[in-house]
Amino acid sequence: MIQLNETPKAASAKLVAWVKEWAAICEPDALYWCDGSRAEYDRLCEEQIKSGLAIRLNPKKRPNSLLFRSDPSDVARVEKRTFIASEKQEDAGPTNNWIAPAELKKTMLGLYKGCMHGRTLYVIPFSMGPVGSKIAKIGVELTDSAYVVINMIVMTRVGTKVLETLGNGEFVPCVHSVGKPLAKGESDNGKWPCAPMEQKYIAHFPETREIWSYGSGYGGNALLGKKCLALRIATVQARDEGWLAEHMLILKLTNPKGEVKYVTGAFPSACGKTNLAMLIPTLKGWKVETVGDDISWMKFDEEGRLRAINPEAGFFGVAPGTSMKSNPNAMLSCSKDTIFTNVALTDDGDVWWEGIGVDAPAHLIDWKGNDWKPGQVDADGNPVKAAHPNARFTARACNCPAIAPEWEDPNGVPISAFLFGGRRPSTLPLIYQARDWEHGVFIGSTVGSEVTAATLDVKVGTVRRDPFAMLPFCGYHMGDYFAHWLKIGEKGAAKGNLPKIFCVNWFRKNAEGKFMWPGFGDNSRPLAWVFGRCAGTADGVDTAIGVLPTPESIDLTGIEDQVSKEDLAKLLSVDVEGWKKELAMIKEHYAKFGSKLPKALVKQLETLEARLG
Ligand code: O2Y
Ligand code: MN
Repeated sequence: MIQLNETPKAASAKLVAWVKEWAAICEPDALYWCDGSRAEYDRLCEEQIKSGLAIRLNPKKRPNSLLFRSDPSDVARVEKRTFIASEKQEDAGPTNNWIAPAELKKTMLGLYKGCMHGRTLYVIPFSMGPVGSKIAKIGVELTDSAYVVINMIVMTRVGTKVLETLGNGEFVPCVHSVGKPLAKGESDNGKWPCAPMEQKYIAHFPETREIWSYGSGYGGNALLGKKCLALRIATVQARDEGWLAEHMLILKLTNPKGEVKYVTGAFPSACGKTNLAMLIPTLKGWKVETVGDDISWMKFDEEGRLRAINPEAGFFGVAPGTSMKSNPNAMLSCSKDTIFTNVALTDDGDVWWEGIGVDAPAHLIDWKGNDWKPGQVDADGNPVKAAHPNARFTARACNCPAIAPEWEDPNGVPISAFLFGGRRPSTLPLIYQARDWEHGVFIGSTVGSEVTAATLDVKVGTVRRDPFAMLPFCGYHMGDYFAHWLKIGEKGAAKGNLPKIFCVNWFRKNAEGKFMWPGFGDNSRPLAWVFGRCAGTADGVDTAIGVLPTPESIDLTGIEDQVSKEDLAKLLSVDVEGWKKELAMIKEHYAKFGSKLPKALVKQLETLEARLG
């Protein structure tokens, strides 16, 4: 093995020994310590282009941007190959895949042995959160993928400063390999390297805070700072250290008087979380700015306020459906300095995807690298998509026009409200407020989206529960996670500065199946009510399900022709029969957690039942 650069002086003996140990297992041809510099990023991009794995986009259209096409078998996070390998199975709980850690390590070490032949082992020291922030955590990822390195440079803070801050301290060790060793003289030949599905493992060892990933080069499986560290491992750290690691956007809301409140929000996938984080208000005089679009780490300050940081430095956003109408700020964020994966390529060297807001040109190269024209169908007559539905842009947060100036404040921003929401065409109102923290935890624990297309295991119309939008991301038993939320409430109650909790539903439909609420920028209207409730200036009425806005307290100025008074009344009413059915579904959902379901949540369920009559 050749070492391509010097071991950084700031690297601790423990870190150097750990890198050596893994180099001996993986047997790479070369070893390289990443410094996170611009020169390094540019050099790695050039190497990827030369090797045929990346295409440079037209700099006049998309400056400093690349396009990658992954293997068609490696296009998304794979939950069935994601494991929480705690010592005891019951600690992983009923919602996680479990394998005994010793057994999993034995299997994976067998795969890791010699897995980096013909490749370079990159050492990536990274900080989740501003370097040196008391809320931030440091990880070190070992990977044989230069694609991972450049994505980590955008999504996290990488470099020597991280090692200097780390000193001899603790870091989360993250090991990653694409699982495709090369024979002597062999190259990838422009083909995305990965291993077959049954050899893919995204493994978390919560007791030892380790992450081992093998066989996939894509997104959440491979960029180990994101879902693996910032959620699955961080939830375990947060439980043990008394803070919150959540799958939540963070936004800054400014009212026409210039007063500011910060709000976080948890939504299952496909609910427009990134769109909400970057929303442009239609309500005059209001401003929304982005602190984060996916993950929030929150710790109590001296005044008992939860302060949040965004542990990430970029957005790994879904491209299809993103347009100047749905999310202009996301479009502008990826207008330069962006890594695109699995979008279509235009003849003039730009990108295109379904839902980009402009018609497809007469010819494209699709995400598989094939010629594509509008209206193309496959052998079975089904339309062929030009971009993969999970195609992504990796964009720098600093390029987002709506980024809040304080988004990198190491102390975090003080949170006034939590939002929980899902896609619920019926029953759930546009917005309501929890009566108190315990009620809010009950709401968070029952979050879900209605299933709109039948899958093998779930039928249309049922609600797929995704408590706190954390189902695939909680590193321990979900029942214990609910208990942790209740404990945080007890801790925060003493100083009386706990955030207020709200449930939102932008997706209510009428009898004709049409959306009753316009959504997008008009979601600033319910947000203004949240602001008012936190400021003590907005009216609400206590109902069986929680505190609902009075119709007058939702400002409809300018959209009276889109939302009638009758529709608003319906959006803000309690559908008692619907809620009785909901109760039965929640009972079924809660049954999964057995004796780990906190008594306080059983009591919440009983209270709701009694209130509904
Ligand atoms: O498919 C992937 O690997 C990406 S998943 C993802 C990416 C950005 C933000 N959120 C998610 C998610 O699955 O929640
Ligand atoms: Mn997410």
